[in-house]
Amino acid sequence: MLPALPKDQLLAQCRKMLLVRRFEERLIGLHREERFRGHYHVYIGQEATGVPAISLLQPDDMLFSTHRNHGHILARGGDPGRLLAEILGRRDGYNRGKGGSFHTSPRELGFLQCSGVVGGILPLGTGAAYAAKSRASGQIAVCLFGDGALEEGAVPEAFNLASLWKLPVLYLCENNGKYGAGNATGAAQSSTMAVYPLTELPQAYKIPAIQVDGTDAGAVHDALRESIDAIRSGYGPRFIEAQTVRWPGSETNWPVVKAPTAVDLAWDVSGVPEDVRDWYRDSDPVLRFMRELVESGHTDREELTILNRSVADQVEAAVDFGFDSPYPELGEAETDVFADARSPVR
Ligand SMILES: Cc1ncc(C[n+]2csc(CCOP(=O)(O)OP(=O)(O)O)c2C)c(N)n1
Ligand SMILES: [Mg+2]
Repeated sequence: MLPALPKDQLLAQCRKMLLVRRFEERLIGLHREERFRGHYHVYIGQEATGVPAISLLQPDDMLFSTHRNHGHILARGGDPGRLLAEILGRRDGYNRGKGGSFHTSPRELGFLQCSGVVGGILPLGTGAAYAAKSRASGQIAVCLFGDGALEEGAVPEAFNLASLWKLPVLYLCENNGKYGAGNATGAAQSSTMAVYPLTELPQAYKIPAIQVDGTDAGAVHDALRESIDAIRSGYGPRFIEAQTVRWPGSETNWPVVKAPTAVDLAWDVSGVPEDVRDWYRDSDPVLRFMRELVESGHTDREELTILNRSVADQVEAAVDFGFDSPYPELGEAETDVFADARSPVR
């Protein structure tokens, strides 16, 4: 179902989902062409979680994300050119090229930390919520993380303090499903957790926790709105598990685009390789969103095709911007490495 929003806001969400999708597909292509080196992860398949969720936040809320942060940054209104420049290690990147893909942390968008250290952002986000509560600032902290984060020891500690102190923090767990050998329980999660369903872990700490279909933008929107309202009203932390089906292109360590996203795919997947066709037909959140927009009469395929083309142009401009940006000067290796306790937080 679609979020109950006016057409212009729905189309804006569609544009953002397409931007995430096209940015990531282009990034995979650039890596395959060996135009940049280094590891990276993509957000493909989780767009209908991040885009509606982040659209409900206030400008001064504080966000924390993981190794899969590109989609969150673009959903928050991030500039794809600056994001790409950061991934390429260039000077115009959000962190002057020092963060790279895993650690791009655009402070101006409210991202205090994106980190490849699995689970590491939960204590940080909980601490930020403690600061917000102490200052009565009205901000909330939002931790966006994968199911694997729950394996980390610091996470139950964070839950305990957040619950005891009724901290304004939202834990949004993006469970992108099982894969590989690391799935000891046989449950629908990639993490090796003795706990199943995952919501039982926060619930043990008296944190209200629910599951939602992460490919259903309307369900995500409703769950988030209710949780965010409760957090802002002072009821303490909430936990949401958004369930998606892992994009087949992400099954290995190096992503592969099996079928480039196109508007027509929303209605006809016959051109998709047979072994991955099910995912595009049943589990692709962007194709689902486009189908729902048309079926509900908010738009038609032609308008979506124009939108998709415009997003493709935006991504090409971002690619040019990223590669045109220079590498930082050698001397910059020593700047912005340690925080200066005397200077205000930037
Ligand atoms: C503390 C720590 N342990 C292990 C790793 C290696 N590692 C990188 S991604 C990953 C899986 C994380 O799973 P999940 O949190 O569910 O995220 P997903 O990649 O499925 O989105 C692991 C174990 C790491 N980066 N940090
Ligand atoms: Mg996962």
